[in-house]
Amino acid sequence: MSRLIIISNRVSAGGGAQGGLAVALSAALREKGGLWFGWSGEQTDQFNGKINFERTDGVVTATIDLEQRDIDEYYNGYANRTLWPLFHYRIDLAEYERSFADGYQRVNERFANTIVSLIDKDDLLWVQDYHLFPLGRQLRDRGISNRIGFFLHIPWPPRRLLATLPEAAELVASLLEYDVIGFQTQEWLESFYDYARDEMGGTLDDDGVLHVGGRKVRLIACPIGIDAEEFSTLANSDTARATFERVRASVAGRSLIVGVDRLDYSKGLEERFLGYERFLSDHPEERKEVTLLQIAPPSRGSVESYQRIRSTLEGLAGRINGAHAGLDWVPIRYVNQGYSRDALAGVYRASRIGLVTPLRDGMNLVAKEYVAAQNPEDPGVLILSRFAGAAEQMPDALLVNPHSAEEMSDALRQALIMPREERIHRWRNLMAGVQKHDVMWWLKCFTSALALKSVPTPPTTFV
Ligand code: GDG
Repeated sequence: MSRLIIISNRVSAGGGAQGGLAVALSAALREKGGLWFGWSGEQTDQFNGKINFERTDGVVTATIDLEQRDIDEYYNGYANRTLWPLFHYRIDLAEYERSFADGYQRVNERFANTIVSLIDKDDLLWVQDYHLFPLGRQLRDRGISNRIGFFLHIPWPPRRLLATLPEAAELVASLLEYDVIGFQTQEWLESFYDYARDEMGGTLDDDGVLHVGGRKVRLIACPIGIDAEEFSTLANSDTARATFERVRASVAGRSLIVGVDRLDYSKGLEERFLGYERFLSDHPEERKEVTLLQIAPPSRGSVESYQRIRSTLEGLAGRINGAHAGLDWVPIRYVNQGYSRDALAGVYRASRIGLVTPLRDGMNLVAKEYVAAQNPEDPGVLILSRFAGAAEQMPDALLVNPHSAEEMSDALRQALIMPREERIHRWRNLMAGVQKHDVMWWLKCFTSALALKSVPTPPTTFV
């Protein structure tokens, strides 16, 4: 059996605390052998290619340290200030700097130079996410002819947006060196194909293989899932129960609406607060009957656009609370810290509404976790943005346009008055999808294509 080598920006073997993705990748590595390679998260004065090997819960990880300049240009720069905003349709926030592009290539070369010595002839290589687009080409340049796959966790932008990136053509050309490219949804796959067809003359055959410039690349849509069973179990754990009781007691009979997101402008938090404010003014009778709990642990704090969204949200939450709060009620509880996964499961279960309204999201796992944590006898309602990848698979959620405060207000009202039978009916359909297309399904979907085996059928709701 071939070994599997996973390459990602950071490694998180073992998994427990990090969630489904790390658990699933660790399980695959335990089964197939191989290793997980990435940046250690540590800084060194002078890059020297030294590999730190570790074994965690039966999984071998191999990491390298990077220089401060690498971290600034590759990670904070090209990954987080150029590609992330562009791929989430925010060219207004995207920064195009040659030093970022150069640093990105340099770090990908550092990765390639280091990994080459670890690869055996039959290994399958699986590269994760937008930090490492050029890695496949750089490995080919170093004589690696193994099967190499790439999975993109975030959206693929429309052709005309991508064209604003000075290195767009080069970036896409380098992706064609992979044997398989996986996307979260059919929509992102089609966006990629649009570019390959219109800018490069590519064609797609009936097996989903892209033919362009003498290269053949299999394109697949494999939506990532969660470990549904693990999450339902978490929701029944002691910590989850205690959190459930504590949260419920604190809202004193009111309906709780929950949002859980990394503090990121793609998650639509500002629009969410405005939609909720609109709901409070559209439905004065509901004031004091609901509370929005928004958990938003800060991320990427050294990037300016993240500092700005943080202060915008602080101002907005303060303004809404100032305008509407009373002696014994505040409309928004805005919490800038993270909680353990079992506590989070308890919070989801205590919430009548899961409000998941990103402006763009590759998939969005919070939507699936919220569903998996519900009480089957009395489940809550998921309100989900049409622009999250997850919406393709979750038609039984209340789907909304997060740019419309009115639509969000209407959906909140509809969710609050929804009869129990309808909640149960919608939840059962959602839960069946979350269980069927779980993270192990995703793993199989991608690794089968990589190993040239038949690929499991994608979700039936795919268009
Ligand atoms: C990228 C793509 C895609 C959040 N707060 C806490 C906490 N979390 C956990 C959630 C969830 C995860 O973080 C967030 O996952 P998402 O999928 O919602 O979003 P991104 O971080 O942007 O992930 C996304 C994903 O990759 C996978 O492919 O779905 O579209 O953007 O698991 O529960 N976990 C804990 N405490 C918190 O306070 N423990």
